[in-house]
Amino acid sequence: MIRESKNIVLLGDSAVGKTCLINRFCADSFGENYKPTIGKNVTEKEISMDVGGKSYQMNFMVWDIIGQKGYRYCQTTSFYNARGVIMVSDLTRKETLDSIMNYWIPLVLRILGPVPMVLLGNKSDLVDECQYGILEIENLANKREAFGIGRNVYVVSAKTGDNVEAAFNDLAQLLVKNYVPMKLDVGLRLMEKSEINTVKDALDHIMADFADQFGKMEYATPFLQHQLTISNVDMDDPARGSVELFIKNLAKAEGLYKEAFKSDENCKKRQVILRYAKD
Ligand code: G3D
Ligand code: MG
Repeated sequence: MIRESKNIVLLGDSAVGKTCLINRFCADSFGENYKPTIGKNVTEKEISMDVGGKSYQMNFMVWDIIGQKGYRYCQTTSFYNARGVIMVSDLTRKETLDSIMNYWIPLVLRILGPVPMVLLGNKSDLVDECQYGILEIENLANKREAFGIGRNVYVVSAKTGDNVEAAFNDLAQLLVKNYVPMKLDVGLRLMEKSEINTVKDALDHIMADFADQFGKMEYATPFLQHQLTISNVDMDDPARGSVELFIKNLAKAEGLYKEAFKSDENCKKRQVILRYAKD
């Protein structure tokens, strides 16, 4: 028996079903109390399998991250330990497949390089609403020669559980068969002025900066979530005033565990970041 432990991450646009797929795979349930994830959560699951006549016990650490596009820095801090990726699109929204190609794959390539990858079209139970099928996902998977090891595709349903286990097991097999060297030059590079165009960009940088100082994103998440809520920040379309309030609330909260001068300094720095936003 060979034991291995691997981090994997599910990526894809907001509401494609990442959290539901994790719940289905790890807990075999489909929850009604859906909460969008800000930051990330980790769930563990053990899988037993045979590969090449050897039996493996794989401990999967499944990471769930922020879904909104445009929070590139927060996403980056969330998945640079991942060894494999499950790319999720929503069969009822074609644009979620397009953004795998245009957004998620380039991001993964930049941060992780060509890691083992499985591509999913989720919500296959909504038969009448599907805008594309397995062929379109296959076309996408075959398009970029350079990306991802494996690139098998599945049409799945987190609701019925159809094909979910098969897809995760496929990634587990890929991870056992392929040794992927860790990309070492990944660090959080904050504060390229030119990269901050919108209030959303600024918010992204501010949250990533906070998480970076806090230690790890998984510990920072509940903290950030609370501060976003009490500051009335709409993640999809953050208003400047709400982000100003968020910066102040964050500094107040930080003041509880950081020296006062450090939280003042952070507050000023984040106000400067927000001022770079042009909208
Ligand atoms: P995310 O984590 O990618 O943001 P979620 O997405 O897992 O939170 O799911 C978003 C919505 O899609 C939820 O609906 C959820 O119930 C629904 N969903 C997820 N997977 C499936 C599926 O396989 N079939 C169907 N029919 N729906 C699914 P609500 O309405 O709660 O927003
Ligand atoms: Mg989610």
